[in-house]
Amino acid sequence: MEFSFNSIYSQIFTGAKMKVAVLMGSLSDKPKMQAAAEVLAEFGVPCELKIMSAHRSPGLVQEYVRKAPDRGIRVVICGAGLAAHLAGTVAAHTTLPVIGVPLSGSALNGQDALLSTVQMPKGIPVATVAIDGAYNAGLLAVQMLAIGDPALTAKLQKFRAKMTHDLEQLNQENS
Ligand code: RP5
Repeated sequence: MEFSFNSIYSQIFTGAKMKVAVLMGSLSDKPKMQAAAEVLAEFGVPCELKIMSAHRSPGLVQEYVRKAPDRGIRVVICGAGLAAHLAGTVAAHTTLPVIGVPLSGSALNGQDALLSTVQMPKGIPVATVAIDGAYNAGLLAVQMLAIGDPALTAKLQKFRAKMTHDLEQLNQENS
């Protein structure tokens, strides 16, 4: 599935407020960040993808994050590579939960982005997933939104049950 950057689910969820922001530092990050949008779509959670950089467009980041809660954003996912400061910068400007996705592609294969994202100073947390772990970032956002949302919780339980079922079936077919 191909996702564009303009409130991608507004056609599907007509009138729905955005719930999750999927931010990335560069257009070159898009192939790795699509998985977050895909899992959110799987669970019917509206999201929007935006490109903004902690270094190249710091003012835009600040403005976007300041307005996010009024637009319905409840969780922010940030993917960036190299000296990845996007998640930390976003977290500095909001009390919304921020999930950081360190991205590979650098000379250090994403180890640089991992440390930049995960090693936040006390007081400003970023929930960091694995290098290129955009899928899990999307899933974690769903789990956060499922708190107090029985319908979404039920979908997560079904998702977990299917994973178990698929593994059991795999074992049966290969025993
Ligand atoms: C980071 O620098 C971006 O998140 C990207 O992962 C990396 C390279 O960006 P480009 O030079 O491809 O725009 O800020």
